[in-house]
Amino acid sequence: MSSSITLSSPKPSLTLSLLSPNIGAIVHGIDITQPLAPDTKQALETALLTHQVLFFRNQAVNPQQQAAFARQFGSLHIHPIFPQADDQPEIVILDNQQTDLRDNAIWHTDVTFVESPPLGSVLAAKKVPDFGGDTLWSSSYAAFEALSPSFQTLLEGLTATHNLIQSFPKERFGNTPKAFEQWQQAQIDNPSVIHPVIRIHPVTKKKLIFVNEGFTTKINELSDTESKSVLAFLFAHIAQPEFTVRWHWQANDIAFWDNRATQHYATNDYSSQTHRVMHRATINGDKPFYT
Ligand SMILES: O=C(O)CCC(=O)C(=O)O
Ligand SMILES: [Fe+2]
Repeated sequence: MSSSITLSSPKPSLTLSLLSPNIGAIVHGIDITQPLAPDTKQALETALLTHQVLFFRNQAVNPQQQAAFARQFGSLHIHPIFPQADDQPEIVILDNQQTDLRDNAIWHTDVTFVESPPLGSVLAAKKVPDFGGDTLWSSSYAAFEALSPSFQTLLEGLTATHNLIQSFPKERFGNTPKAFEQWQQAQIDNPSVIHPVIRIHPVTKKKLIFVNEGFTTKINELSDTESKSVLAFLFAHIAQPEFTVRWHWQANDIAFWDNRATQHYATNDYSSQTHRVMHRATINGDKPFYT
């Protein structure tokens, strides 16, 4: 069951259906192929900060329209490895018959392997299975708030290393001469980076867990064995159903998430004969901070 609320500032412009107490809402009544009116854009920003992932139905966007929508929230990132749309390098193509996508079936926050990871991502479903291939998002705020105060205190002020290779291993992304060259260049261009383990969101000012299984390799201030155990705990903790929402895709659905405050997991439960194609625009963000 979902409840509807209308955000009104200065006039009602968005109707939302909430999907869970912690995360997720469907946005009704807007056409994202058109430029957003200022009050609609502001209401969307507020809804994104509040609900962390927003869903829109029946939005048949082409790559240019998708990029134009996303650009209203910031400049766009160009991915170092994933294939790109023709004439629109900011749109990543996630096609299971073109790319081995099993590394998205892991809880991750997009592109935390750079100094300033993305603010958000806009994902458009182009071709989806009749069943299977759902995507889940988890609230990194809810996961932080559920930790005991003593454990929160232990984690606050720690830092972690993030690296691209963890989710783009050579055996899957460097296995032809051309792919190897691109993979090597990506590695050179993206040396390991360090982020706080607990991050303060730059807009909401709330604390959240900012380590993810996709890219985080080590908590720097702990021993190897301590780091391994604490990360394993946090990766399992963030995946608890209470912090998550699960979306069953229809073609032309859009998901727009706050990439600072969420992790997501693309369920890999469909066969390789099933064709699933998603397009992603990734909005640049700022450098994570704790103090
Ligand atoms: O394919 C999906 O549903 C999500 C893939 C993913 O991790 C992403 O687009 O960032
Ligand atoms: Fe992702």
